Amino acid sequence: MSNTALGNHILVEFMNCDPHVMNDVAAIERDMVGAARKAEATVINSTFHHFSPYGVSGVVVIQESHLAIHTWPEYGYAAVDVFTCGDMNAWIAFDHLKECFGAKSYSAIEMKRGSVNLLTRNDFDITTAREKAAEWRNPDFYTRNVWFTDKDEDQALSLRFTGDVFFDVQSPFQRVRILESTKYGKMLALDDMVMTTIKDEFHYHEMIAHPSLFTLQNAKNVLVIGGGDGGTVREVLRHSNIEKVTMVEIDGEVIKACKEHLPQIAAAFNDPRLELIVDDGIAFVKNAPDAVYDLLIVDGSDPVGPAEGLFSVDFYQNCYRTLKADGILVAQGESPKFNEKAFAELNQTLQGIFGSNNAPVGLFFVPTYPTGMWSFQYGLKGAADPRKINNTETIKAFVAEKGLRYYNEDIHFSTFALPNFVKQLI
Ligand code: SPD
Repeated sequence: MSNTALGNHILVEFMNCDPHVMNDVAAIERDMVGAARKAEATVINSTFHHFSPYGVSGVVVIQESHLAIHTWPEYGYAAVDVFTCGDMNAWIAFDHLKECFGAKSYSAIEMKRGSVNLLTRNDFDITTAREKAAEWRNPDFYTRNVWFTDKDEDQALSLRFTGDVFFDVQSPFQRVRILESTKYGKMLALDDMVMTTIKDEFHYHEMIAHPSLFTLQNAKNVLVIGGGDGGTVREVLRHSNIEKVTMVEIDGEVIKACKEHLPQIAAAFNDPRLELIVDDGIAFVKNAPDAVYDLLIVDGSDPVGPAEGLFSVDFYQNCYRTLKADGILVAQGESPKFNEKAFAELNQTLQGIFGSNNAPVGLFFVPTYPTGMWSFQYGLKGAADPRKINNTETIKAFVAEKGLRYYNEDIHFSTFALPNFVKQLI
């Protein structure tokens, strides 16, 4: 660098970048710190902030000065500046970021900062400066303010998270991430949707399994489609009458992520009664024999991406066929508040196949899903009906023995009590 200036500053416009990257605070922090390291800078600290509804700002402080960024995802744009002193080559950082952000166009200007010809060096006394610094205390405590938002065009649920990302893989089907939320602990996100969190997963997993298993009372053969985090099979396998569970999950990366980072949920993958198949669940059901399963559980994600086919008529006709005469289907039924259309259409499909009185809906609450109100939808092939059970003493004993935290004999019935607006939807 020229010895006539104190620093070198490059101001960069990155344009036509990937908008998802421009809104991903953790990825941007990783890339900015990575750019500094690649340019052989010494990283001192970094702080990054995600704005609502979108946009990221952040700074990486380096021994040689700083790198800073402000993004506008809606324009695929990032304003970056890299300020360096000494021998550091800022253009190495520039090349790295261009690559990471997928910038299709860019421009940059370079300026020398602090022309020594215009400055006068004073006799700055370092000893007095240190004494003064010791007297000063930062009155504020700054924390990261990073939010994960699960949303459609009009509504959203946001969870604050620490910014730590434990797993981030783009599988052939979806982006699989394990993040750390501050309130609910580690969570699994598929694309930009919350699937489950350590602290509220039991709401969903207890309710997907136990109402139907206590209705059937002696189920032996269960098929689970999806459910890659393992929570559903963990609950099913709590029942000692179960002889075999076949679980078919399309995305091996989900299983891998959860085994590594959510072991409390992925707790039953080693149970000898479980056969785990990584394959397309829709094709599996299509090719399954007639009348073999007591219970078929569809633990899919929302009807976008790989789970779209889990909401089709064709799929549920095959589910019906492969259930035994008294068999029960339980499907992740979406929210009557967040996604009324998918909720109502699924119920129409199930009523069409199982009969209008044989497609009850069970509501339950998941704090980390948008609106909090969620459903499981049932298809009753024969007479076994979860609204008409009389084995509540058995449920009570099981709940106490297993330490269940959501499901109990009262919830068993109350889940089927629907508000009027929900009745009107179905
Ligand atoms: N919007 C969330 C829909 C729920 C999808 N399934 C969650 C998987 C938990 N095993």
